[in-house]
Amino acid sequence: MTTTAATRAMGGRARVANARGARPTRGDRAGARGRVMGRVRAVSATPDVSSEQEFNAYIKNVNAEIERALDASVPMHYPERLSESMRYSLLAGGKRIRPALCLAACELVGGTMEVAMPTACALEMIHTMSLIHDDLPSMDNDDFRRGKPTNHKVYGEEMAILAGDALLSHAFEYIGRETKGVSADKVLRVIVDVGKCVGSEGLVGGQVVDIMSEGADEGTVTIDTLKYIHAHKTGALLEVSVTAGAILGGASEEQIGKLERYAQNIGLAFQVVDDILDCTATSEELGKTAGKDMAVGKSTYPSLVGMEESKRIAADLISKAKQELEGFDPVKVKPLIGLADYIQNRKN
Ligand code: GRG
Repeated sequence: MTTTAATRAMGGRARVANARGARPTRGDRAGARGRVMGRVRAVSATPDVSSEQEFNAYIKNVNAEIERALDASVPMHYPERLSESMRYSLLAGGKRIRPALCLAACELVGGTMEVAMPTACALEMIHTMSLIHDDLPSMDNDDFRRGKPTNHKVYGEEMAILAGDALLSHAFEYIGRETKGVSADKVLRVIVDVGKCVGSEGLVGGQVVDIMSEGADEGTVTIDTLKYIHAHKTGALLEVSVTAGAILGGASEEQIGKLERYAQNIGLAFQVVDDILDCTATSEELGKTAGKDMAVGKSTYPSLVGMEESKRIAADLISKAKQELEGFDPVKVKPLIGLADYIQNRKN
């Protein structure tokens, strides 16, 4: 999808770029609706629907592009069993929130989806590998993920560990090799930022504190510990999804700062909602085992502050996130507003 296709789906001006990114010809404009043009799928404008419907149309189209790009990002090769295992989890569905945030942030500041797509795919590879490893018997020991048997249940533990490792390294290779049309220093900055958000100061650090807190004596896991876990284990990758997209799109430092704060708020809200859903949704709705937090004695927002307060906190965080978007282009900012609302109201 091109930049214009996305903004059109959100009710922006109906302008169509051709597949080379040049000014649209009359033929392009006439034939663009719902047709695949080479690698670019065009969508028709939906200016006459309510904003929630507009967002749904937008996200449906963006997700279709993400699925297509993900499918191409991990081709089958020898040893096929490893490729199969990587693709099994990567293409198992999922909400694709991280890539969607990355693409929306890039477009918001004037970049194109094409520029951010390799990074968007890489972020989903990293997210997927973290899920594969999280589900392992030595970690959360889960049988279901994204509505399917977990990777190690299908391919065995050794292959699941290695598929995760391969997805992780492929992610960095993919950003470096496939990002086109943007300066090398921006690509390098993105690679460094993603590395930091994934390692001991990010996702892995958060997971470690989470494991150390499990089954801890009552009162020892405070709300600050929980904030640390959430900000690192979940928030860091969501944050870099937004900031990486913004960097690739050519954002100013001030814009990156605002988007970073937007992302920190939605990141924490995402996990507060996750804690809530673990208590309120069914395993079928979640596509993974529900009620797991309570079963293993995990401290969560509902267990520490109660359900109603947790909902209030999530709403407050989403509202703060949206405040950071003030001053951006009112049309191009709609996807990030919609994604914030989606994170608050999601059912899985
Ligand atoms: C990253 C090197 C490296 C190792 C992994 C196991 C581990 C270390 C970290 C665990 C990270 C983890 C599982 C965090 C939870 C994040 C979270 C809320 C996942 C659910 O995300 P959704 O709802 O899932 O976006 P879908 O399936 O929709 O993509």
